[in-house]
Amino acid sequence: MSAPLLTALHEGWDDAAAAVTIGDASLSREALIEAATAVADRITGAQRVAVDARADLNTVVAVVGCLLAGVAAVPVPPDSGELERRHILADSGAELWLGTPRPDVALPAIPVDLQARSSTSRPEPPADAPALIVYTSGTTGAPKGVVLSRRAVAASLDGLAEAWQWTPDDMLVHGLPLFHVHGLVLGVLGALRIGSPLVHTVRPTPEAYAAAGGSLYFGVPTVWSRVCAARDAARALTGARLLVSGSAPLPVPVFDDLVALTGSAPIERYGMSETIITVSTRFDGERRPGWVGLPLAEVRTRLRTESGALAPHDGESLGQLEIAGPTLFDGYLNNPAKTAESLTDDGWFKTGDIAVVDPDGFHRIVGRESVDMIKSGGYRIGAGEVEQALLAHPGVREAAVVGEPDVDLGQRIVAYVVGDARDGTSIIDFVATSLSVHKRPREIRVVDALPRNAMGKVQKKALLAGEL
Ligand code: MLC
Ligand code: AMP
Repeated sequence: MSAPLLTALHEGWDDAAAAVTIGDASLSREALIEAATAVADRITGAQRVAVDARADLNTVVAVVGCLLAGVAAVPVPPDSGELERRHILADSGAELWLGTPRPDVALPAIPVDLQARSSTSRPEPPADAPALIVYTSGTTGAPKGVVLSRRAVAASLDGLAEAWQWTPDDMLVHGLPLFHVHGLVLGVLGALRIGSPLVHTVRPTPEAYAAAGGSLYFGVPTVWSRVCAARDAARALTGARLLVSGSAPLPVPVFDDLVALTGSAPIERYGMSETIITVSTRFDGERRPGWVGLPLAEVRTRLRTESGALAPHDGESLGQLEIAGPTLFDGYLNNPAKTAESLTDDGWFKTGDIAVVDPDGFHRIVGRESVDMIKSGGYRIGAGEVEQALLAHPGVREAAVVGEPDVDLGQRIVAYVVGDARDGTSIIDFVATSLSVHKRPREIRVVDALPRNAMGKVQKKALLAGEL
């Protein structure tokens, strides 16, 4: 039989202590496993189940219940607009809705009961069974379901535990959303595999981070930049063992501010929904501003130039980063063509990130290959999905979405539109009815025409350069 994915949850830590706290509510290890077992009892036999992934204990119990039952959990962002939610539910083929019933979700609902208790024992599902299906944006079209196996989740968490010396003595603190790899896989499953108590702050505010008194903190760069701006909050993190940044590039000034205010340099790690976390600086190693470190155990990386050759690891040559190893996804659900496109002939994943690697194996992420893949506040947003949502507006004939540099968010979504619509706010509100909050443009610029090349393709680089 395979070893349990959530090792510490089974073998566990002190039953009386809080294993997971979200906001004001806590569950001990025993209460968590018994409430999750009660969920597992009710979903056994299903293949995939949607989880209303709010920042609360119900989400943790629901996902753990799925993992105990060997049912793939499909986390649904709580703020996803109607179009996005409908797509996730239909594409995933989820059979049940683990959450409060809602009129716009047709699936049979199973509300999570934190007081329920069951001690049914069941065998550990096979390591190659899917653990999660996480929806993430591509450059075009609707989000794709990334199938992550239990083996991939375990491999990435073990690689991180080794690199960070992450142990049950740590107390993990973060306030990231529970429907992406960062907040859910690292931030919840990591704690339950390793056995470090988790304090989730509901939202990742500087004040909540300062008050939590943890030893290990996770944040996206926007969170760390806001922590540094709230200087007392940053100073309160001085005693923490590790402040970890990921999901987007950490600006060097924010890295430097964290050093100045907390007395220690942050750890940076790099990952993707499709590969989980693959590269990181180490607890006992160099932390170099602007660089994300070394491959985790068993992960291999290489750089591919535009000509198709491999680029040398000389600290200067640019190439698209390709990744192989046990943390890779099993493919995009229902989409063998996109899966095949994303892999090389010998099975390496093409990240779409441009990187350099130095002779010591240290990695620096230089940017994205496509301007259509935007990162805003650590969220991955495909320009195409937002453009489709804009084009559904009766007053919008053409739309081009770009990610403009932004000190707080890394990139902010700006939409250029052509059409009769004039009121930017009402266009933004219109997008909000179909997509998640963070996919809404921050700004609408109504223009007479979009810059296009001879083939009719919109020149986004010209838009970003302000050449209009
Ligand atoms: C947001 N708001 C808008 C808006 N966008 N209002 C109008 N128009 C828009 N376009 C609203 C928000 O709802 C919020 O309202 C308020 O404006 C402030 O929004 P904000 O500036 O975006 O801040 P906030 O909501 O605090 O979000 C910042 C953040 C968030 C950093 C907390 O972006 C975040 O949680 N990011 C994490 C993303 C993440 O986990 N990515 C991991 C992907 S996995 P109100 O009313 O709610 O206050 C991955 C792999 C890996 O990448 O390597 O980890
Ligand atoms: P997602 O699929 O939401 O997981 O986003 C993955 C993308 O986030 C990667 O392809 C990178 O572009 C970006 N990313 C993640 N971590 C880092 C990092 N530490 N530095 C720079 N970019 C990052």
